[in-house]
Amino acid sequence: MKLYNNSQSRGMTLLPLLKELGIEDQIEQIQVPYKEMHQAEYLSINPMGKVPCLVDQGIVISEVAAIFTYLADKYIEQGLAPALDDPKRGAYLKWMFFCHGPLTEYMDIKGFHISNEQIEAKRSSLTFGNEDSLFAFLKNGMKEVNPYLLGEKISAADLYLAYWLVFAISFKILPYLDEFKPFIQLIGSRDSMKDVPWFQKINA
Ligand SMILES: N[C@@H](CCC(=O)N[C@@H](CS)C(=O)NCC(=O)O)C(=O)O
Repeated sequence: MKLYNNSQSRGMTLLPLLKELGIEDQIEQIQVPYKEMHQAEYLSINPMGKVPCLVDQGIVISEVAAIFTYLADKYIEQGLAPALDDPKRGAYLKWMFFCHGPLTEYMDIKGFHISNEQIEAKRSSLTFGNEDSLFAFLKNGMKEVNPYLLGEKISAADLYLAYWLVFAISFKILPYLDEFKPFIQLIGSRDSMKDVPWFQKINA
């Protein structure tokens, strides 16, 4: 497998997953400089000119959540994805795609400094709704963790959510709410997260 990535990109969310799955040595990691992403060679792999992008036996998988889901399923024996017939599968997918959709949309929009009035006017078409709905969803999720999103077993969704939360908190996109602390500290204490700089930045 080849993973096209850039060390300044959201593709970095995948590195703890590779470690947890124990597959770092099975993946050739290729750094694509930003200035080369829109050149013909890389566009022939991902016509969007974006990283990350995983290529497995000729199959091209772009989109972070798709790569998370694909790898956790491919190495399902590592226990990071509930099986297709596991009742926890629904909640797992919900968290995975919440991170990919509403959470990252909110983070991007915050960076544009768009006013709350403008957000409110577009609330029904924004995937996160508004700030209150995003926080309500997150706080409720954090209330239900026990200690992980799916209960006693960690999943790939925990790794993805914790990475984005800690990234957003360290860049002051999200506040470091008390409700987030036990979850962030638990995931931050894993070996797979020790090279993720954002945990140290917020003293998690
Ligand atoms: N929807 C894609 C977005 C990927 C994305 O936006 N990647 C950025 C880096 S964080 C990128 O490759 N930007 C290069 C460019 O657009 O020129 C995903 O989540 O995987």
